[in-house]
Amino acid sequence: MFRGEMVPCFEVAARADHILAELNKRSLGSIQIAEMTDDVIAQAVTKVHAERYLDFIQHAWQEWIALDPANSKRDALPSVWPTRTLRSDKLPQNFAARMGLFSFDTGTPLTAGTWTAAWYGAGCAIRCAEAILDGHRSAFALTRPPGHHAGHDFFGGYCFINNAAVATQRLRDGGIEKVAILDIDYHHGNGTQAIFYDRADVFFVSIHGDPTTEYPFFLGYADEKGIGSGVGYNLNIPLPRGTEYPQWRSALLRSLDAIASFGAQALVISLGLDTYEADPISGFRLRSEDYAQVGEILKSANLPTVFVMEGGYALEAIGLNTVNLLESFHNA
Ligand code: Q9C
Ligand code: ZN
Repeated sequence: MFRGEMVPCFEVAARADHILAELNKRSLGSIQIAEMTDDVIAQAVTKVHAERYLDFIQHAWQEWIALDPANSKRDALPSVWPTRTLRSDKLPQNFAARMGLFSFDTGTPLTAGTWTAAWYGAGCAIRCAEAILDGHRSAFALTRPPGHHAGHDFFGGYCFINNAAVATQRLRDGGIEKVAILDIDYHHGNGTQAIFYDRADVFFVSIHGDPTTEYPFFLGYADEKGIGSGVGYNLNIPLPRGTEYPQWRSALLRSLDAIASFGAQALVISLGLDTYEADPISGFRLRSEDYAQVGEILKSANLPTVFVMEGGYALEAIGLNTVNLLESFHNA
């Protein structure tokens, strides 16, 4: 839903196809289908997301088409929200009301395959965390839908299950005491920040478009430092729309300094490629060749690293940009 009309989604399955095609062209490690059991996925995902939220999105499509068989041809979207002064503790019976309770925008349609994709996408991220626990130095979760806007009990920004948060929690449960998340998607990772905001064991760092003008607007400011024991373990580096690579690179170096000072033992990268100059919905100006340098810089952190796919909507370049970064990381 955009400007009052239904428009095609930017977040489409072809994104993953393009990245996979480019990975197959260039050789950097083995490509596997993450075959994870529902039990293993549930064990990790329920540590990050609320049961009533997962129950809702798991069954939402069935509920939606039960309301009206003609709904099978249209996406489900929220239309009413419990904003300030309204209650979020009650679980309404009405389907639209529950859509609103568990979401924060109208840009995130829930459709027939949403749950399956989100659930096994999370499984892919979990598999990558387990590869690190098994001693691998890096792994890339080629997942969609993305995850970093999804919070403990809400979807939005094309995200339903927070794959980076789930991978991070899996690393923690596997015995890695200090995990840093570096979110380089163009948009602030509001869901990931919120999930770990009161924790000192996970340091969340994000470089993103200034929320004063950029989505998701209501989080991502530099003064957000954490709460309770989490104070000092959240770092936001908002940059103005139009930012070019040299300024973005300085923010990246600053992020890695902070991650080193934190004493991270593993790194989870929320890998959005919507910082690209030709991205249709974003405003930074990184070029395809810049991503190769980004990969090298990330490698210099010298940490076991899980890459989790987030945004990036320039279909013609997403494969090239993603694999430029991963290949230079791999070869550095
Ligand atoms: N005219 C991620 O990159 N606003 N989500 C789009 C389009 C929502 C982005 C406006 C952007 C969500 C994971
Ligand atoms: Zn994004």
